[in-house]
Amino acid sequence: MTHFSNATIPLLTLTHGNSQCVLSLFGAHVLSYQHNGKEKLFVSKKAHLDGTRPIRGGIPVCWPWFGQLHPDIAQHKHAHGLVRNQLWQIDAQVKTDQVTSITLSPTVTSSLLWPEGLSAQLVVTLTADTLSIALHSHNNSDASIPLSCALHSYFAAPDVTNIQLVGLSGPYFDNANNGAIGHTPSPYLISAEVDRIHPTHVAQTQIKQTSQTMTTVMHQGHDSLVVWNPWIEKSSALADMAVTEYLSMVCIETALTQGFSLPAGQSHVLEQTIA
Ligand code: TA6
Repeated sequence: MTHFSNATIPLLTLTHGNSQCVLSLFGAHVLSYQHNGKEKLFVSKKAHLDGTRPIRGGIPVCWPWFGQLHPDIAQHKHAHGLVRNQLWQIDAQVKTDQVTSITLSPTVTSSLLWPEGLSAQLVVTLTADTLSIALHSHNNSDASIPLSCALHSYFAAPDVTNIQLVGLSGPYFDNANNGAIGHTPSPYLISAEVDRIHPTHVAQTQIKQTSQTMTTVMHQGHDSLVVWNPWIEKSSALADMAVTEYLSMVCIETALTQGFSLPAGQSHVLEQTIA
């Protein structure tokens, strides 16, 4: 946790039994989740922790659009929505024998960049053995509103070339290749740039090293999972990522990317649980 010591954004630490997480109010961004002292998440040593830019690593919240899924993205170039680079406020905190949780909401949700009427809340919950992040969206308007979003988690991997992702199969959209259709490899290894949208409802994925499960990632309310590693060329173009750090991370993102619209008056919950 030492590399958060230079942070000027407000950070909170939550603990519950053997679980501990560090959360930034800037972006409602989880920076660290440790279970029994073992870190599950990756944050770049070069991440900006001063509120001037979104944070490279941890769990960015992408909302109300994911990535480039905005009809006007070429004009405004504002990837991954409106909430990862603003301060969130604390709405509630709960501590029981079973859970420690905090509920946050973004201070600004209306923007000229998206139809008016959506609101969001993030509930971060620690149990003795898990961290859950639930992104609640509500449509307060009287018309349906398009919504895409993601919990863009960066997982720590001691050596990404030595892990296997388990739980994914079937075709994917290859964003590293102009959205061409690819087929999920088996075994699912990472040895080059990967930027894939898997249109799947699968509820559980795992990161394994040899046959041992390092991290289990559970998904709810999604229509897709995104797997990302920028590899050498793309990561060296990122000012907030150090040269060899692509070897220490993989993103597995719980996402809504397949053309969902939230009906008037309705709510949606996108949730990721990490164990
Ligand atoms: O989720 C994958 C992705 O959309 C990639 O295309 C890649 O650009 C990544 O997210 C990081 O985006 P960022 O805007 O945080 O640099």
